[in-house]
Amino acid sequence: SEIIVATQNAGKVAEFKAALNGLPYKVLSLADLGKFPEAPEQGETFAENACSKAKFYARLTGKLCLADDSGLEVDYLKGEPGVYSARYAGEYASDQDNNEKLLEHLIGVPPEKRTARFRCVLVLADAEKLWYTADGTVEGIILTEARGNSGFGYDPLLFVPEMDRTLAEMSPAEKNQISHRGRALKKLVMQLADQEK
Ligand code: ITT
Repeated sequence: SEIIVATQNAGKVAEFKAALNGLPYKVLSLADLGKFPEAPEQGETFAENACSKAKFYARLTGKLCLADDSGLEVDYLKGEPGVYSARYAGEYASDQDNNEKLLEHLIGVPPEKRTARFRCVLVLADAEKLWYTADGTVEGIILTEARGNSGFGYDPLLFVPEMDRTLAEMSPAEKNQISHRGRALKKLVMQLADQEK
């Protein structure tokens, strides 16, 4: 069957296409179908936003849509930027602007207080109903400067102890093994496989 990766974030699209490669789904992105407006994101939780994005794009495309709402939760900042991760430094902020703002907020904060995690909630829905949802996290420490060039967003700032590297120092396959998105996707694909038994 066909799944539309319903996100406007090119970094997410690349990860979904790589991770779903080899599975029995035809995977397309919104960009493959045409030009679509941004989905409204007014929820206070990742789950609310992922649901509203999935429904929004399922209605517009008439197809089965996979939406992702994700972000970085920094303990010292009481969970911020959280659902505001994409627009932390402003409406049209670049990844670099967001990273700079985060580092500024953590100036002088020692390593043991720089704990953080990425969280991802996935929702698979068509225009009629919500089929599946799954979540995932990856724990780490916010460094004092960026390290690595792969991935996107806050990847160069999150050092992952279990891999002894930042997410931006991992290959796409390595990141997918341990990332919030990779873990959520694994759970979602298991539910899909169960249904097909
Ligand atoms: P869509 O809503 O179209 O999917 P978006 O980028 O606006 O795109 P979100 O609202 O879910 O998506 O914002 C997620 C932000 O959290 C993203 O822009 C990054 O700044 C950050 N983020 C999420 N996953 C990440 C990852 O794997 N690596 C680095 N940063 C990530």
